[in-house]
Amino acid sequence: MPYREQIPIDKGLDNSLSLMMEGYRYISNRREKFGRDIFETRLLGGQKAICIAGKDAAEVFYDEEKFIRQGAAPKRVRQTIFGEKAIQTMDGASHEHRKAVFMSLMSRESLEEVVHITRDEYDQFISRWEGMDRVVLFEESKELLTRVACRWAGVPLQEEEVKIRTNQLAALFDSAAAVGPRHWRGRQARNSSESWIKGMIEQIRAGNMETQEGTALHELAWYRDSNGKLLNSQVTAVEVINILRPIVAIAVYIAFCALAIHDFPEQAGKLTSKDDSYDEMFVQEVRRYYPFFPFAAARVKKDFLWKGHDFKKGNLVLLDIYGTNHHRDIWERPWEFNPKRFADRKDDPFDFIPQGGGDYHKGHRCPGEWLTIEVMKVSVDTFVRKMYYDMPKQDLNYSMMRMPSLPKSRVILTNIKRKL
Ligand code: HEM
Ligand code: MYR
Repeated sequence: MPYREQIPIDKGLDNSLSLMMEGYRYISNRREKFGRDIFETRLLGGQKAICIAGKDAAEVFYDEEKFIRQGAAPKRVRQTIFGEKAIQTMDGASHEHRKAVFMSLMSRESLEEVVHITRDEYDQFISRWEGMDRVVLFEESKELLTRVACRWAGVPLQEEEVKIRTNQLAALFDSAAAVGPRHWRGRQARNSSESWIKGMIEQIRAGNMETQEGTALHELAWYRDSNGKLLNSQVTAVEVINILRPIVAIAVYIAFCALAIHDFPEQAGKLTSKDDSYDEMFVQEVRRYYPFFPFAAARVKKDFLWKGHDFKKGNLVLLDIYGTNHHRDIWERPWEFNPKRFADRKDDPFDFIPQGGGDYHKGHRCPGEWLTIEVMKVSVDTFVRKMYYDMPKQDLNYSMMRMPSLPKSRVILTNIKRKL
């Protein structure tokens, strides 16, 4: 008989309220209490869910023989951040086929292009910021990134619509975990942004709009699935938005980069050298240290036994992303902000997972991870080498309940001046 045991249970008919109250720490708090990296709970309308954390957990979670995504993302997530029939909800060969388009957009040249565009936008924004008394960095970054996203993806953006598109794309990732008006704004933004891009796809296919080969808009508009069929215009819009929205979401990391520079002057001091090898370590530590994506969700594909627990077909499983990035078995002094920990780390697909783990092509790991790192590096370089600024007294605390978390003040900068 294989070894089996009862895993700890977080008692209660529906623990969604605790999840809301404890936020990013909900899973870690239970793991600490039970002394285990696995426990059972009930969430999202009383559904049974198994929460797991750590490197072994990530390894099993990203085994496509054991888990699928169909039916894993709750409706509130599909109707805000992901979209219906999005790549996040697909499995097997059709997922892999569609994922190849996303990965094809991340070539070295495309990444150099996004770096070039981001530098150019910062250059223009610094001129604008020099004339402002007070800059709210998170708000400005969202707009800057909407411009970057549309330029890079080949999506035309009229000057008059920049603000509205910025707010729509941001509402998509701000609303998934929210309740009340913040959530409903996300659902509205989903409808409006899909009809915006859907119209564009129809124009492209009717031959009324030119696109540039190699851009996300072009490649997705003409993508054919494994049966040789174009995606319908709605689903195409969902996938174009799956490029635009997360680029705007990098604004959260930009706010945390500025916060880290402020809160950890000793570590940030090392950024001033001409050599930029430390920049990447700094950015990696920002992605590890601060809360962003809380957990990933999947369903068991077929019964299997893991660490003495019977995983049954259909069970909902949550991988603790935040907790794995602070796991004691992986990270020495996980609660310290220390970019140097990345100095001689061997890459491992399962132990550092702010944007998911496993394989980019076969699995659901974030295709935008390299792009995110590049945009963050340009941001850090801009803050330390391209501009002077002050940070007046403000509330920089960030909540562990709000998803995504953000410094309360949204990071206020004053006295901005270009460094010549
Ligand atoms: C998937 C995080 C930026 C496009 C994911 C996943 C996470 C994640 C956790 C899911 C992993 C899983 O389900 O196992 C983030 C964070 C970002 C970011 C924190 C920072 C802003 C980006 C960017 C892009 C992007 C810049 C595109 C340009 C996607 C897509 C998927 C995905 C299309 C779905 C992949 C699939 O299902 O195969 N991301 N991401 N993300 N991300 Fe990102
Ligand atoms: C993106 O894909 O837009 C980038 C990352 C956004 C992170 C938003 C964090 C809160 C959403 C929680 C969703 C839980 C999914 C199971």
